[in-house]
This record gives sequence, structure tokens and C-alpha cells, in this order.
Amino acid sequence: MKAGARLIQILILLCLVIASAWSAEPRGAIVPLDRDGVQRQDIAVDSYFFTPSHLIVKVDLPVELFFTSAAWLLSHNFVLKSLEGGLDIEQEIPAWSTAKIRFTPTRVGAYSFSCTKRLPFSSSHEELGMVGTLEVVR
Ligand SMILES: [Cu+2]
Repeated sequence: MKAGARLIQILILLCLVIASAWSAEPRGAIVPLDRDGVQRQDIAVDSYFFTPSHLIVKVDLPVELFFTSAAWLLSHNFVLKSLEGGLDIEQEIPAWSTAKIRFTPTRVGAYSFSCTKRLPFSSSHEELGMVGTLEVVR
């Protein structure tokens, strides 16, 4: 095989690898807007994750998040406190149970949330992966 053809083959392979890596890049879940003007999203909660964990919502429209915990013993929570985002949310999510929050984001930006629980002598749930991002867009 000629060197030129081999080079093209390698370039095509490289493009495919880059394209698949790009498409596998996790993007946020766009929270659906209901007819009544409320953005609603179900979130699965377990030890130690929120699914989806990256939410994209529109600014100045109310958001309702419905949490369903499949955790047997551990209680979790959803905490999003951001001064610049004007958000101050703290919601308990008891084991094997549901919870709901409603708020209206008023400032565009990306804000981190997490579960702030920690068992004695162990890592925090946040350190174990219970983190996420609320992305507020126009
Ligand atoms: Cu937790």
C-alpha cells in the first residue's frame, strides 16, 4: 500500500475516533416544558447518584423536580445553594420515598448541586458522586 493511502486511512480512523468521543460526551437533559408553563423533570436518586445529573432549564420559568429514591436505607438530599444564582434549595429525600421541589431560576448560569449527607467515618455522598449541575439558559 502506498504511504499516501495509508495516511488517509489513518486520518479517517482518527476522525471516527474523535467523532465517537464527541457524541459520547455527556450533555445535559433539557427539562421538558409543559403546557402550563412549568418545566418538569423526574430524577432517580440512589446511592450515590442523581439521574439525570445535568439539567438544562430556561430562566424565569418555574421548575418542578420530582425525586424518587430507590435507596433502601440511606436518606439523601438535594442541596443547591448559590448566592449569584439566587438559589437556596435544601430538600430531604428519605430512603425509598419521593420528594418534590418547585422554584423559578432567575439568573442564567451553571450551578452545582449535591447530596450533603455523610455517614460517620466515611466519605460524603458528594465525594461518592452525588453531584450534578443545573444549567439555566435563555
Ligand atoms: Cu446522599
